[in-house]
Amino acid sequence: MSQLEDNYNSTSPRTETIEESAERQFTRWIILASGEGAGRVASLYFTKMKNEAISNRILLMNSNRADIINTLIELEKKAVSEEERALIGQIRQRNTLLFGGGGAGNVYKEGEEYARKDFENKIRRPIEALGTAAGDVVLDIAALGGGTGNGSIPYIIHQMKHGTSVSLQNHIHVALAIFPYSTEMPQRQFNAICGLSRLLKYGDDSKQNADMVLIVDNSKVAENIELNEGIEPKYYDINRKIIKAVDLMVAPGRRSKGVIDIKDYVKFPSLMNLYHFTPCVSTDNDINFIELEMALDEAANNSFVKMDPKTAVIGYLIVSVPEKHLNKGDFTEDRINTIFNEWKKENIIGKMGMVSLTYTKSKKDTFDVLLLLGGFNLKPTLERPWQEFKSLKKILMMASDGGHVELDHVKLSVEEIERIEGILKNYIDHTKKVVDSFMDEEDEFEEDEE
Ligand SMILES: Nc1nc2c(ncn2[C@@H]2O[C@H](COP(=O)(O)OP(=O)(O)OP(=O)(O)O)[C@@H](O)[C@H]2O)c(=O)[nH]1
Ligand SMILES: [Mg+2]
Repeated sequence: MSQLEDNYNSTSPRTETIEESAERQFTRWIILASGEGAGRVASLYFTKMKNEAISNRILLMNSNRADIINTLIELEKKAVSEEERALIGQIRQRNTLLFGGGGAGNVYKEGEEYARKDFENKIRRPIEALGTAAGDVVLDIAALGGGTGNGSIPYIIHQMKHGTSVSLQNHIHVALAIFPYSTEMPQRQFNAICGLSRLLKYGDDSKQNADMVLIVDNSKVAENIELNEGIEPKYYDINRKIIKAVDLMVAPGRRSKGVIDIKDYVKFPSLMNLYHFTPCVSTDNDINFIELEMALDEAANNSFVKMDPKTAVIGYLIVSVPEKHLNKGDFTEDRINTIFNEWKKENIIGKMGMVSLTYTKSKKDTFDVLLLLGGFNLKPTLERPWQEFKSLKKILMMASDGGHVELDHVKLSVEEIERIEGILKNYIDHTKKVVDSFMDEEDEFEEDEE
């Protein structure tokens, strides 16, 4: 009998209500962050957002000890309370992991080799020690410009899913992939292409790797900040946007009126072989003045990557309101569904979507919206890194004479690069085909209407 049924059938005087039980049995999350950029995002999240769905299940991994320490010192300087400082101290003592040796110097292959060599003896147990159980959701974070995070995270996801450790299996992996600024050096753009491909599919048989890949482009988020807030954005400002999106995404599992949760989000996209998403966020909307449609428009304008929202095949919506506004006005599950369905018809190509309504204890009269758009055409998103990938590949081909090049301590073979490229290219082509077929459908529909 499940815990829920158990409580339901129990005749003891103080029976836990189904709601209480559901509240207690929220989806548990784990954050695995590898590399410096990922470590900054994860530690900021941990100190700023108290989240019982995550509790202290967070691990900062790096191949360079100084990077981890510097990240935490940096964060400590910005801490605003004793509580935050205590949390940072806790991460330093209990939630960091050193593997490999001395950084991967922007060579993803090196980060991957570090993880491969150290998985069994250094990485596996600390992840197990976070207390994971089947069905938990893992947020795997990597900044794809570098070598350590980019190299290790796709390998770690694959190894958790298909390795021998039973307690690491059967999780849902949501990968958070941070793309370099468009002005960053070619090698970082090259890495990003390889990283995205390896997050999507990995291993000899190129199986689906992460269950959902959330793409965030530093340049695009910076642009949103400049437009909306008029400041010159630093990593810290970008990371604040990222953690807000993450927090909204984690929320439904703990406080939600519907039962729709991230677990429901991953099924269909995987079935369609279309599981890349980007967060689109609109926050602090005054309940008395801003309608949900307007917030949705703003969110779509604030997508975290360069993309055309029109081409999105899937749209998931999470709306967060203060508890006192729950089930009032537009903030009922039914109303939000209706509004969102209308909005989708006008704004995105796909009809597929789901809605979660969640609440906070906030005293303000504002609501937040996280729109996860998925399956969209990746061409505008990947334009710049793809170009750099191509030219670096050409150089690699020449330097290696079709075999391999030696970079620092690792070999990078042309064969591997071509395989990685082929996988991503197929995925992009498939995306384009699906988007086009939806577009055609829409044309037919319009002709019928005339
Ligand atoms: N959004 C965001 N991006 C970051 C941050 N720090 C670094 N980056 C980006 O991350 C990329 C570099 O990756 P890092 O995470 O520093 O690299 P690493 O995984 O530590 O790997 P190596 O240092 O090469 O061993 C660049 O594209 C940066 O723009 C951060 O705090 N936030
Ligand atoms: Mg580093």
